[in-house]
Amino acid sequence: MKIGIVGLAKSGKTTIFNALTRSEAEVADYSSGKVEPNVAVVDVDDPRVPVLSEMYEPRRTICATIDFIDFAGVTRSDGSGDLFSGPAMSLVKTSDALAVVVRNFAHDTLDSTYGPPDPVREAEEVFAELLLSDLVVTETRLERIAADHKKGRKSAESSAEEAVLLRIKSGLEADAAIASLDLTADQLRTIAGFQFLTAKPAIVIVNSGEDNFGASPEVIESLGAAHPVIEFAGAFEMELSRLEDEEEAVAFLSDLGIEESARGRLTRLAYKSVGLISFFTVGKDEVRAWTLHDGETAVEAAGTIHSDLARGFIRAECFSYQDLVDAGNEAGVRSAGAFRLEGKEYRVKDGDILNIRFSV
Ligand SMILES: Nc1nc2c(ncn2[C@@H]2O[C@H](COP(=O)(O)OP(=O)(O)OP(=O)(O)O)[C@@H](O)[C@H]2O)c(=O)[nH]1
Ligand SMILES: [Mg+2]
Repeated sequence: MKIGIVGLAKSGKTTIFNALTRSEAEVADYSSGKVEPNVAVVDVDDPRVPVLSEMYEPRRTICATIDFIDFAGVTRSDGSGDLFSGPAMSLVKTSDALAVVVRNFAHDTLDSTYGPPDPVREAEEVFAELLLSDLVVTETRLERIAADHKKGRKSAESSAEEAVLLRIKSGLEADAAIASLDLTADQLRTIAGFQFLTAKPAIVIVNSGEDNFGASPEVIESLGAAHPVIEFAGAFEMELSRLEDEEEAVAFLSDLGIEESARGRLTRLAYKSVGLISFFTVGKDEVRAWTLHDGETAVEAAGTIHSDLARGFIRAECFSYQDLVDAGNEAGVRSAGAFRLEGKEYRVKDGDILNIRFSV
């Protein structure tokens, strides 16, 4: 999964990126002019993985991963809708979810340049930019289709595409994100190629100071009406992520009333917002966690592992992590009658342990 970290200039995106990924990307009061995004791949902390690893003692253990991409901040638009369209921003389009960072910490330099922190307004501005960016793409494409139709190049597909885009256009013009339009699976397939920004799940990260953390319930509530919200103490959590001693970091966090690392909290929320689940493959060679969209089937899970497994899919041998833990080992799972053979259409559940039988 790829999470794109976006927001207005100096909201603390890179600080949060560093906290999430233990990176050392440059954090600055003034724009460095750097436009290339920072990218880091981190393991998803899933407590089930070390348990499986201990049971199977595999040669290697591989966690699921998340790519975090930290973009340069966008500054106020002139209304042309091109803030999210530069070359660096094309990567935003490939993200599975957006994390929108808004500033909720006082800072002398930033306050005098941008005014005092106003997280709700910042979020509004960012979402307005995302809508505008999608609207520009939609209108451009609609003009193109209209021109084609005029020249007699009209097909069932082009008409269907036009109908969805017209629906999207009127939604966007009424400030409705594409994700809120309840498009059908067919309609979503039709527009998949555009990688619309407001079609992606978005999470708002309120970046608070150490001094005001937890003290803005009205901000959280107001933002939470439209999006899942999470509060970070960005700078503080970045410092903690650098401590060698993890127990010490946990103790500092709990002083602020935070029970889990920034990465853990964001990962869980992102899995929920994007609708992701984890399944596992196990064996003497490898124990591995994989990510799947909730609702995907055994054959799609097979394809996540390798396209050959999907192509030659015969059956999935399946039991759940919980059944394994309860029974103690695979033989116990079998004698408890919890070992299953599932077909292509089986809907994989979070925590399933799969072994794909296939022949190519
Ligand atoms: N006090 C305080 N300062 C912070 C916090 N987060 C970021 N800062 C400061 O805010 C400034 C900007 O932080 P960055 O993380 O570089 O912000 P950014 O959003 O990545 O900035 P651009 O990429 O230039 O848009 C730096 O001086 C940080 O030290 C925070 O939680 N508390
Ligand atoms: Mg930055």
